[in-house]
Amino acid sequence: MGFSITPTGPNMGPRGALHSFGQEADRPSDWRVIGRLLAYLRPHWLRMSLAFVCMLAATGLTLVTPYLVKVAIDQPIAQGDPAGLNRIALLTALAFLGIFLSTWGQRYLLSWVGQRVLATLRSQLFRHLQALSLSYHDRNIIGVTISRVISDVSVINELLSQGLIQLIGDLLVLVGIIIVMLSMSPRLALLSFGVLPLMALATFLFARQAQVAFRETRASVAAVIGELAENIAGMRVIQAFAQETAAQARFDQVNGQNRDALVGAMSLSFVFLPAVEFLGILATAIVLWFGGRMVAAETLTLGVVVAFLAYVTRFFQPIQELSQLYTTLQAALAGGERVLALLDTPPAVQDRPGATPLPQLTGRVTFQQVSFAYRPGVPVLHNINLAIAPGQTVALVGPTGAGKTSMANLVARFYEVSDGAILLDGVDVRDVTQQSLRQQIGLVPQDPFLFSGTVADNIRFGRPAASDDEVQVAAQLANAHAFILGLPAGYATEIQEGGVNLSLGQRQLICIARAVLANPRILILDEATASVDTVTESLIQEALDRLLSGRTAIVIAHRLSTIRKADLICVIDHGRIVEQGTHDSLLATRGVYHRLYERQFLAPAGEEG
Ligand code: M5T
Ligand code: MG
Repeated sequence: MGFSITPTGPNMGPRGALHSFGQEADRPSDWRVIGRLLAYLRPHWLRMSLAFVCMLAATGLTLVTPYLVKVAIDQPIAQGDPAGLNRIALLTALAFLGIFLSTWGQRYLLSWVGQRVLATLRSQLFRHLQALSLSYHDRNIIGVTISRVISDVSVINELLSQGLIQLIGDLLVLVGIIIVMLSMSPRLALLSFGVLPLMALATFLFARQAQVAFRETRASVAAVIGELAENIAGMRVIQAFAQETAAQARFDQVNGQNRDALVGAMSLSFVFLPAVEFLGILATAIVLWFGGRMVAAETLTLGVVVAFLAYVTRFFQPIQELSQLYTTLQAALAGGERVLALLDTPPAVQDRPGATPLPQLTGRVTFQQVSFAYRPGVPVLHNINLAIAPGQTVALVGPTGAGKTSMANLVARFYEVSDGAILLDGVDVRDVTQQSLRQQIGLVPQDPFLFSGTVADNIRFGRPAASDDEVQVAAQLANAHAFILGLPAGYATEIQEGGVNLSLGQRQLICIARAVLANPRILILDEATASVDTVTESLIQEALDRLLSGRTAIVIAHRLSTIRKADLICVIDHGRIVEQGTHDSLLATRGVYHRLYERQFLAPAGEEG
C-alpha cells in the first residue's frame, strides 16, 4: 500500500465505489454540464475568436471552389476564352491556398487553447483532491480518481478545443451548400435533398444509441484503471499468495467489459458512417441522372451539374464529421459529468468562515465528550474524555480496532467529531484554520510513508526550507544518521515510490527525523505494530525519548518500553477509555491493562508486538 498516508484501516479500497459519481437520479442536465465546461474557454476568448475567423474563412472558401468550377465550365471553357480560364484557375489556386492556411491556423490555435484548458482542469482537480478530506479518499478507489484526472479530462478537452469550432463550421458548410444549391437550381437541389429524410432517420437512431454506449465506455475505462492501480499497489501480496490467476481473471473481466463497451459504441459508427456514405452516393446518382437529363433538355448548364456533384460530395462530409463529433460530445459529457461531480464534492472537513490561525500552543489537549463515526450509524468512539497537560506523554493502548488511530485522526482534524469537541489550549480545533492546526502537529503514521525523491527531501518534507545541516541534525536526533550514511548515496539516495527500497524500521526512522525537523508542539506517534530487530528497536526508542521530551505527545504504543515511560496510559477498548493511570497503578488494579500486559508484553521474546 504505497499510495496513501492514511493510517491503515481495514476498509481501504472498497469495491463498488465506482458508482459514487454521477448516479442517474441526480444527473445534471447536459446543457448545464456543457455550460460549465465552456466557462473554461473564457480566458482564451481571443485565440478562440481568431480560430473562429479561420474557420469562417476555410468554410467560405470551401463553399466557393465548386462554384468557381461551374463558372470555369460555363464561361471560359464553353466560350473558348483562355485569359478568362487563367483568371479562374488562379482564383481557384488562391482559394485552395487560403483553405490550407486558415485550416492550419485554426488547428494550431485550437490545440494551443486545448492543451491549456487540459492543464488548467488537471491542476484544479489536483488542488481539489488535496483539499478533500481523508474520508473522501477512504471511499474512492485511487485508480478511479486517476481516471478522472487523466482520461475524463482529455475527452473534455477534445470537445472543447476541436469540437466546438468544428461543429459550427460543419453546420455552416451544410447550410451554405443548401443555399448555394437552391440558388443554382432549385429543382435539382430539391431532388437531391430527397435522401435527407433517410439521413435524418439514420442520425436519430444513431444518436439515441450513442448516448448510452458512451456513458458505458467512460465508466468501464475508469473500472480498468481502478483495477490496474489496485493490483499494481498490491502486487507483493498477489505474488505472495500466488493469486496471479485470480487477479488476472478479475482484470480480464473489467477489461472485457471495457472492450465490449467500446466495440459496442464504435460499431454504431461502423454502421452509421457507411450508411451516410451510401446516401451520399445515392444523392450523386440522383444528380447525375436528373441533372444529365436536364442538361440534355438544355434547362441546365453542364457547369451546374459538375458543381452539384462537388457540392453533394461535400455535403455528406460534414454530416459524417458531425456524427463523429456527436460521439465526442457524448464521451465528453459523460466525462464532464464525472469531473464536475468530483470538483463539486465539498471537503468533509472545512475551515469555518472566519476561522483564525491557531496561536502558538503550549500543548494542552482536551477530549471533551467526544464521539465519532466514520460512517453514520457505526460509532467508533463513544464519549471520550481526556485531558493532556502541556509536555505530557500519553500512551494509548488497547486491542486492534479499538479506536486508537481514530483518536489521533481527530486531534489533527482529519475527520470531524460526531459529538463533543477537541480543544487545543482550550481552542476548539474546528475554530482554527486546518493549515495552522497541522503546522503545530507532527504525525508519524502507523504506515510510514516516503515519497519518491532523496532521503534528505523526505526528511525536510514538512519544512522544505531546512538546510542540509538541519536535516543532518534531525537525522542524528532520530538515530537515522548512521544508517543513512550507509546507503549508496547517503542523504542523496533516491527513495523509490513508497520507500520500498528501505526496511520498515528505516522508513520509520526517516519519518521520525521528518517529525523532529518540523518541530511540532504536539506529536502524534502511531507506532507500527510490526516488530523490528532489537538494535533498531533501541535506536527508535532513544530517538523517541529525544523527540518526546518537551512536547505534548500522544503515542499509540505497541512497545512496552514506550508505554512504561508515558506519564499517562489510556486503555482503549471498543471506542471507550476503560482505564487510565500509570504503568504501576494500572498493573496494581489488575484490570484490562494487566491482562493486556500479560498477554502482549510478557509473551516469549520475539512475539512482542
Ligand atoms: C477503529 C474503523 C475500523 C475500526 C475502528 C482508520 C479507520 C478505521 N475505521 C474505519 O471505519 N475507517 C478508517 O479509516 O474504526 O479503528 P482504528 O482507530 O484504526 O483502530 P486502532 O488504531 O485502535 O487499531 P490498530 O489495529 O491500529 O491497533 O473498527 O474498522
Ligand atoms: Mg491504529
